[in-house]
Amino acid sequence: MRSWAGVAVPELPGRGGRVEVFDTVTQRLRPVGPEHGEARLYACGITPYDATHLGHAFTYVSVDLLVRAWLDAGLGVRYAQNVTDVDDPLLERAEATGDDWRRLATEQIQLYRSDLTALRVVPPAELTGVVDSIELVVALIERLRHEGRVYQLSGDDYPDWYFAIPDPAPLLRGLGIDQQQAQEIFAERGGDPARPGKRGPFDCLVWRAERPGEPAWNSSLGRGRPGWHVECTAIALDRLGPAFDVQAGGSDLAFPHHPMCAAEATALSGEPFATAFLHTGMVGLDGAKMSKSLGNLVFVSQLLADGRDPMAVRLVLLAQHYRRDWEYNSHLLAQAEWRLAHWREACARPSGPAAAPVLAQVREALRTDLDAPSALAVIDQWASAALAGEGTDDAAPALVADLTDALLGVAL
Ligand code: 5CA
Ligand code: ZN
Repeated sequence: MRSWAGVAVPELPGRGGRVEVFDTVTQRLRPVGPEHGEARLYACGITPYDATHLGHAFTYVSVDLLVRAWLDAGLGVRYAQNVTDVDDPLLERAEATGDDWRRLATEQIQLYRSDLTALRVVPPAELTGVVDSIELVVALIERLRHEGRVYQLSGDDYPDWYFAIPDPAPLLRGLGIDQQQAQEIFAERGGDPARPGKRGPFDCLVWRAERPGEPAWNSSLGRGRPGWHVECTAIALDRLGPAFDVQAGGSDLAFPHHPMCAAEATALSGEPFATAFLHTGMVGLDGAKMSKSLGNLVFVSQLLADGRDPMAVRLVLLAQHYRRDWEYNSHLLAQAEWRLAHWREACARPSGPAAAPVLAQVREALRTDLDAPSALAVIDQWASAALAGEGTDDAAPALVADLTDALLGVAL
C-alpha cells in the first residue's frame, strides 16, 4: 500500500562517514550498511490503532536519523516497513468500540501517514500490509513445514500452527534475561508459553486457525490468519532478501518479536536475518510506558491540532538519545519551541561563524550511534554565537539551515 509523502533532502558538501549503531544482540557499537551501494533496512511498522503517539514518533524519527546518515554517506537506502493491519489488539479495539476493523485500520494508517509527513520522516518505498501479504506468509510457513520446523496442534483445541524452538538460548543473546524472565515477557507480549499441546514454551504461533467472528483466509494450512512474527519475517525477506543491514523497532520488540523473526528466517536458509538490531528507548508519560493498553498517550495529531509546530515536536524527540527511556512533559515542548525559534533567528541573519566545523561535528555525532542530543548542542552553540554577532561568514546561515534539514530533518 501507499507510503507517505516523500521529503526533499538538501545536498551537503562532502560526505558523512560510516555509520555505527549499538547492536542489541552483540551489545556493541557496529558499523551498519555497506561501504558503497545500498543499505537495507526493515523497520517494524504500526499496528494501526491509537496512531501516532509520541512513542511511535520517537521510534520512527530515530530510525529516520539512520536513513539520513546513510544518505549523507552516499548510500542508497532500501527501506521496507510493514503494517500489522490484522492482529488481536486491533480486532479487540474494533470490537470494543463497535468499529469495523478494516475501517479502523484504514483511518489510522492515514493518520500515521499525515503525522510522519508533518514530522518530515523520509518514507519507505511502500507500506506493506499483512492483509495484502497472506500468500507470501503462507508460502514461507509452507517452506518451514517442508523443513520440518512447524507443527499443527492436535486434540480438542484449535488446530493452530507453531514454529518449533527447541532451544531458546540463541534468542536471548545480548538481552540480559534468563529463560524464566523470557517466558514472562513472552506471555506479556502476545506469546502463550503455557498452552497445552505445544512442544516447547517458546514455540510461536505462525498460523491461527479461524475462530468464530474473526477474519480468516483460505490456505493450504486451513482457514485462518497469520501469527505476528512470521509476517515480518516473510515481508522483510521478500522485500530485502536475507542478511539485510538493520531491523529496527522499539525496545519492546527486542524480545520476543525480533529474535523470533530471525529464528524463522535462519531456519529456512541458514543465513542470518538482519545483521544488526537497533532498538529505541520507550517513551513514557506520568511514570509509565506510553502504551495503548494503559491509555496514557500523547498524539502527534493532537499536538499539531493545538497549533504546535511539527518541527518543535520533532525537536522534542531529537533532544533524547534514541536508546534512552524517557518521559514526555510539556516543559520539553516549550524548550523545543524556544530552540526552534533560536535556530530560525540565527539562520535568518546575514552571516555567522563558519559552518564547516558545525557540519563536521554534527556528522560525527550522528554517525556515532545517532547521537542527536550532541548534534543539537553543536547547533545551539553556533546559533548563540551567530546571534551574538560573532563571525562574518555570509554562507554559514544557509549551510547550517541545510545541514539541520538534511541530517536532522528539521526544516528552519
Ligand atoms: N506492529 C508491531 C511491529 S511489527 C508494533 O509493535 N506495532 S506498534 O504500533 O505497537 O508499535 C510501532 C512501533 O513503535 C514499534 O517499533 C514499537 O516498538 C514502537 N513503540 C510503541 N510504543 C512505544 C513507546 N512508548 N516508546 C517508543 N516506541 C514505542
Ligand atoms: Zn515487526
